[in-house]
Amino acid sequence: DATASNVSGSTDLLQRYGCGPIHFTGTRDALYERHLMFDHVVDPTSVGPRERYEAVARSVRDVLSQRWLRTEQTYERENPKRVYYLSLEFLIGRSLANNVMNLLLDPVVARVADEKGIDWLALLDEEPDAGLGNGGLGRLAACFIDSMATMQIPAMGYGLRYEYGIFRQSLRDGWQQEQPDNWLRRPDPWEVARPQESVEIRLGCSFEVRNGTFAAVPGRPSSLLGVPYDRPVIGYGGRTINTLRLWAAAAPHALDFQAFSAGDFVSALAERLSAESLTRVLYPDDSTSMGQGLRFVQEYFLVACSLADLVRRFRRTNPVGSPTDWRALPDKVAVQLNDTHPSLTVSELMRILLDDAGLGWEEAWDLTRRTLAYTNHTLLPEALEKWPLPWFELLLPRHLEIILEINRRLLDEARTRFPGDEGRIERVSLIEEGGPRKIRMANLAIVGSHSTNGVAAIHSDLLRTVTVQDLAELYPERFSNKTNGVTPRRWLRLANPALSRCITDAIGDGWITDLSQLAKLTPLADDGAFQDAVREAKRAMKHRFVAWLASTNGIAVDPDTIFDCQIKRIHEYKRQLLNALRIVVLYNRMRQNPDLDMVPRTFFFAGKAAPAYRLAKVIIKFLNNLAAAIDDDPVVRGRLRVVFLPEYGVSLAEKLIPASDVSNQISTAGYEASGTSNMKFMMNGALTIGTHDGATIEMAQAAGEENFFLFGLTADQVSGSAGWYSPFWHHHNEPETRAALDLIFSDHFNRNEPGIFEPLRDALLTGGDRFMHLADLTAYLEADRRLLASYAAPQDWTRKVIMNIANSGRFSSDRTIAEYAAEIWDAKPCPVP
Ligand code: B1N
Repeated sequence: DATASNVSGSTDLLQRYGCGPIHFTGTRDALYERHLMFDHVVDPTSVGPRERYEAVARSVRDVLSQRWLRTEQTYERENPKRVYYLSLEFLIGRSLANNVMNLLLDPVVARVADEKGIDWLALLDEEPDAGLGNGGLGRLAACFIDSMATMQIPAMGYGLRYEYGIFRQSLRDGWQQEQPDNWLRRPDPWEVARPQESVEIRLGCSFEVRNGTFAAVPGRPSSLLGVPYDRPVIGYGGRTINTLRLWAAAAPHALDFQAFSAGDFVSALAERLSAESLTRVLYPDDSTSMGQGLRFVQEYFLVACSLADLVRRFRRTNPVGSPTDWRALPDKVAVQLNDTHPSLTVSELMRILLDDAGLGWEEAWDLTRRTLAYTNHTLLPEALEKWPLPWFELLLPRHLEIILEINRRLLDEARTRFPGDEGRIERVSLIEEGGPRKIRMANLAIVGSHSTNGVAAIHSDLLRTVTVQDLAELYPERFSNKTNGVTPRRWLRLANPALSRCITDAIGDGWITDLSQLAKLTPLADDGAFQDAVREAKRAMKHRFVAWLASTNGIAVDPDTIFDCQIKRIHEYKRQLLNALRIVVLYNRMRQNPDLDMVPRTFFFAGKAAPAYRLAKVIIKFLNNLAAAIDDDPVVRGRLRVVFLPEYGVSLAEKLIPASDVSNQISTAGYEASGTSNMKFMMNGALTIGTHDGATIEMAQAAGEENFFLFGLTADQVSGSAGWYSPFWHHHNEPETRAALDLIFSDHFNRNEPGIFEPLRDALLTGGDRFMHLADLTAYLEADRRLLASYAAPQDWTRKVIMNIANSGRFSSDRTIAEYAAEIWDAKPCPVP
């Protein structure tokens, strides 16, 4: 094809590298040609787009390799305090365009792609998303390591190298179907395996794969190998290149020679298989804990590998020959626990300090607490991890001893401080009694660290004053807030070239690494020329999205409609159903009054449902049936449109958010810890219609409430509602609410599928509805009316858009990381010369 023959003219390539002396021309693109031919040993005229992607990615890696090595050498020489971010999830998405941007290579790449006839956007689509996370928690970890590298903080991310990331989603008859995400099927050009740095992990039992499940074999201690795979994390400008280290599980012996010589070749290999299955797949639960045994082992595996690795590195900084100065540990190491998932770190570090280093309890405990810090990400009771005590007996008997001793001392202290308050003793205990005994992992993380933080102001307050009130009264100085943020490199500079250019033309490009500079846009909020430029940027991104959607999904949407989005995991507390009710009310209004004047709108939904979350899957089906019913109705067609986009992930968000006009953040107040897509929408010039929840509250304060569409109950009203909330009251007394519900329950949206939406009746009406959908519907419609009025006045709307962009600086993850570094880690930049 034309593109392939353009790649370089293969005779020239053969002459240069094949049929004569190999010499580099010295041009930067020579790297690419070399990879193209030698990595797969193919004729460059016959390579496909995937090979071209790999060759480009490897060339970019070549460019960064020396800088990556130099970063680690600098850290070894300077011996700064290092930050380790432990997370079961890193939702990094694609790397190529991001890495090119951070290395400031865009102009070079643009020129080379042009010369060689490479379709750059098509090439980028060859890279699979690294979907090693479920949603906000995993994406936050990815934004944090980006910010730490940009801010030159000596940091490392530790996670698991899942062979299968978050499942791929397709739709069949409107129902979600899951497919395995085999993202590593082809070689990943970004990862570097480092088998020589493997670590061995000891467990109190063995494992077998039996009938497709992982079964423990008690009483037979075993061990596992953790093999690190490193990925570069490039700071903006390419000065610092940190590492994301992901562990893969392997059997400790390449082959069990005992078994082999005894002739049992097959079971020797089977052992290898069962070891490797530990890091096979990411658990697809967001904001829930399914309490699976394999997950527990995954958590321990991450903790044990990462601690062995960082302790080895810490000990290397000690002068050779002299004994390790363990007292320096908290001066050289800060470990941040991303939720309770890695909270076995508390007992593992105690085990290392007691048993391997030989320290006494008091000193080990002091060092452990001063080294560790914990971030809480949810108050949902169903998400708080509690592991059965027998699992510790089986797998981690030494940990159980240590945890029981921590608990004995904790309860002694609590009894001394609050004599006679046995209720409190029971609540602070690391062990949940009454029923099968369980270890409360959040309590372990709080007690075993010096810092506990929430991820938005309201969330941190509720955590401290409600969820773990008793522990917060024991250790008030440990609690703080660190409002989340997102990286402006990926989410503005890369995702939204049109708006980026428009901003840079107005205020220069300093905002890329200092997002507070967006405040310089405030004086331009009413500037006609700047308003035009902002509107034109949004229009350009809408057209780009529409073209992409048509060519990939075959869906045609009208770019001249309002793009109104709710894109996030499907969960009752996030209330996609509330949004659906709003749309049904609008639909009813139009059916009742066909001449009703309303700005045409396209409502986008996207998000995955946990495969075992039945109601979430019914919600997806309902949204798709609602979309179909509206498409089929000539009265509303062209004015209302609902689109459910499958396969929501980082790459889809990067395309849709810059094209959006309206962001829906409508969780029941008190339930969404922070939210982070809310921030991405804000900096991309979408206006928010949302509830008083999570970081959305702080966004409205920053932008000014007059530039926001806030509505609904406050968290106080929600928590005090147990006595008064009655969904039936709303059904009886609000005609539009009743009409919407009755239409849904009349099987209007499922004429040929009777009864399938019965679960919605329970969720919204008869089940009491702890998420209080109906309580907020009227206020939502009222906020929506205000929103439409503003949209109809373009200068008013664009002024609000600019005020949102200008005040989004606080929601950069650089600001968040600066707070962690100063207030939790005491970590400083360590520039690489
Ligand atoms: O963490 C994000 C927040 O912005 C969101 O509001 C919050 O919902 C999210 C168990 C979780 N909390 N808890 C989880 C994920 C996976 C899992 O297995 C819980 N995710 C959040 C970042 O702070």
